[in-house]
Amino acid sequence: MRHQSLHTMGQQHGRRSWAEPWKIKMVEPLNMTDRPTRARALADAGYNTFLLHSADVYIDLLTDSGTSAMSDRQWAGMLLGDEAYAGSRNYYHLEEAVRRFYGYRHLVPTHQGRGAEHLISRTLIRPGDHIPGNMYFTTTRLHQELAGATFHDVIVDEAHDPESLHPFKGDVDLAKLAALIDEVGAEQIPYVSLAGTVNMAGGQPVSMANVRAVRELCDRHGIRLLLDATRMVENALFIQEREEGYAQRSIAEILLEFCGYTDGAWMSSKKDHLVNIGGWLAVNDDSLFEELRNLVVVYEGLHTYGGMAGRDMEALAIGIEESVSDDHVRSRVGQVRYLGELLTQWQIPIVRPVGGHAVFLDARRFYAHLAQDVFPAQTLAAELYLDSGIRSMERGIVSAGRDPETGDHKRPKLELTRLTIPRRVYTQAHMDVVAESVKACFDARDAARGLRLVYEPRYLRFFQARFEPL
Ligand code: PM9
Repeated sequence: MRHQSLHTMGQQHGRRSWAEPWKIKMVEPLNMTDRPTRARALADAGYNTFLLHSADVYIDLLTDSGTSAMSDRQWAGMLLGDEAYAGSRNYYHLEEAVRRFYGYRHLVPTHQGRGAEHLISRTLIRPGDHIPGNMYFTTTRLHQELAGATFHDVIVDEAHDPESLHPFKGDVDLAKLAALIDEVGAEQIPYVSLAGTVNMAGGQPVSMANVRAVRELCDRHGIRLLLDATRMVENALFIQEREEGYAQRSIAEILLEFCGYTDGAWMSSKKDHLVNIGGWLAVNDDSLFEELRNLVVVYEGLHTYGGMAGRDMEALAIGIEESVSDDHVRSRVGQVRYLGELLTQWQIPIVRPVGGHAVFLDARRFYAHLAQDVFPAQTLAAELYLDSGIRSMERGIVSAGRDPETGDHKRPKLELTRLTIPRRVYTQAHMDVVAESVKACFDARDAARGLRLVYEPRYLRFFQARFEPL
């Protein structure tokens, strides 16, 4: 199957081009800075874009997490917050929305995704267990490891190749999964950890055929299949566009079918659901739910708020409904693809096909003269900020962390700098400015020298590590 261009995608849906299905009614001014100010801010931040003050940032593409713009309906919902400690009416709206659009029977609210990851890992994992997944995600894997498991990457090989045009680079390699089950035994695998659109692979989707096949394999061995549903609506769009038999199915229908093959899901609502905070865990199993509902009161809050205010749950329930609109998802992914196509036209190395939430610059090819140990992707994030005030994020050797056994860096094949697009926030003109700045850095690439790591925290080092220029 071929990656469709923006143009053919528009034709497929009977339009020349996509446009946002909303208009702007409130704006937030941006700060423009000069290069000497940015050079100072970057040095103060230890060349880590997570340590910059957002007041010093012009276009903020650090993440799409909690950075989306809420709709007028969601803001109206904020005024309907029922701030009761227990049994808030907003919780029941949320429960109804999750059941209706994701299909799971039981809901456990959490403050954000990693709260849900913590609860599920703590509940199901025993020391010495093994968790197979379609590529690691930083917080997900850490919670699995903290609970005593070893994570195993069972994604298809194409996911590790930024130039492969495989339409479903998020798919599980069934042979790798079957080999792991043979090796460690099904009783040592509490669940398969499947993510819909794989963040670290470049926002790459999983096909419906693959989730169906993984389900069958899990059933043969009595293993649970759990979904990281964080960016599942984007995954649903790729299925609609690329998988035979789904072109006429709505995002909502595809989402429901996909989730139907899984036993439960955890969710960072700060992504797909168009809210600034929130998350949940949802399962079908009654006794597992009992345990989770008990544990949530220890770590997050009562089982009818889980760390969220009533108003947050109302905005979230409305956001879920808005997030499955076909026009919304098409324009969201269309904007990401617009930026990706501009960069491709200018021969700038990126992960292809362009994923759902971000354009990932391939720092290995961008800075072909830099070894991975001098942090090319971190360097590129720093150079981009210096050039224009655009903030991006490293997704390479720094994010991968260290091997818990040997203490050495993990060296992922993918060494990427992520330009992550918040939902409903920036315009096409902003994307043009971003592309121009990337091009300026690309033209000046030979001058880049790399960075040295001077401070490293114990967990999730990419958030707080500090560097110095070489
Ligand atoms: N993802 C992101 O920017 C925010 C934190 S890491 C920089 O991509 C997946 C697939 C995620 C994710 C967060 C979480 C955790 C789980 N799964 O951030 O705790 O992309 O709500 O969710 C981030 P929370």
